Amino acid sequence: MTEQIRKPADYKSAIKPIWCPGCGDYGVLSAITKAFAKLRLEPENTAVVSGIGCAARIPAYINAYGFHGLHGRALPIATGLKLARPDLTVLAMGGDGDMYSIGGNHFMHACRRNVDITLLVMDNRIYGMTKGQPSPTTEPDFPTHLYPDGTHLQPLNALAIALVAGANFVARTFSGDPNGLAEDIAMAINHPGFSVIEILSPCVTFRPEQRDWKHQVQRNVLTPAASVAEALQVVTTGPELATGVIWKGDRPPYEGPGEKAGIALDRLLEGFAA
Ligand SMILES: Cc1ncc(C[n+]2csc(CCOP(=O)(O)OP(=O)(O)O)c2C)c(N)n1
Ligand code: SF4
Ligand SMILES: [Mg+2]
Repeated sequence: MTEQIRKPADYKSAIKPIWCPGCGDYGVLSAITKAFAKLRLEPENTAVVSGIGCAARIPAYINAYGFHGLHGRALPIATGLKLARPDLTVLAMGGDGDMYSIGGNHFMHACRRNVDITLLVMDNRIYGMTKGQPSPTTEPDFPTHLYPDGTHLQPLNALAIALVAGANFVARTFSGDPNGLAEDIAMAINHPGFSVIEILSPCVTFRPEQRDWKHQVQRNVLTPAASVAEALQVVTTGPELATGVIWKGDRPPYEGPGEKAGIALDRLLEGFAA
């Protein structure tokens, strides 16, 4: 049987995105389709899982299996899917609120578990879908209708958490560079274990000043660090709008509890039935 060669457009579904014109998430969708074409992924062997939010709409627009789940719950769903069907390429995706706020607990433990999944976080430092509430990555002095004077809260450094919790691949990228982003997504999918890509993806409606990211982002200036400690230094003290691959680890991916756990579960169920 000859292999079907697909173009990026073949990975777009028939559903037209309803994001605001100029939203950064269009660039992310384009990059995902380019990465899938580069890796020659088969839609029937690929699954994209999300929670809720503007960013989390993205599985509907991709020609692959898609699961639009509950707010904050993309990672446990993706984890279960990958453990049950290790033959699939599994990606989880969503926004900064979805992954770092309500889904923050799952984010931390997904890094620790290191199941072979690629996570794409479209970080616009705001809750876009619910009309502009501050998220864990919102700057302390950014005024919103709920906090006209800013929250005065320290933003969450999610990439630092990813590194110390054990993520095996960590990168920061920019939606305005779909070709560079596609390269990073392909690299992350190919890297064993849990990969985290934080994508600076402007919300042009509730954070119009983020349009300037196209001038401010320092593209592809980061290179993989030699140690987690060095990578931590980069994400805690380096420029926050610098992009590139920050960390490539070699932890073996977690592939499930093995047959003994299945036997233990059978015994447990027998115990309940007795
Ligand atoms: C359990 C639950 N709590 C709250 C909401 C409301 N809600 C929907 S999306 C969202 C935040 C989305 O922000 P983010 O994940 O950053 O995505 P964006 O819209 O910015 O892309 C919230 C709070 C919900 N749908 N479900
Ligand atoms: S509200 Fe913001 S994040 Fe949502 S679609 Fe519009 S620009 Fe994109
Ligand atoms: Mg957001």
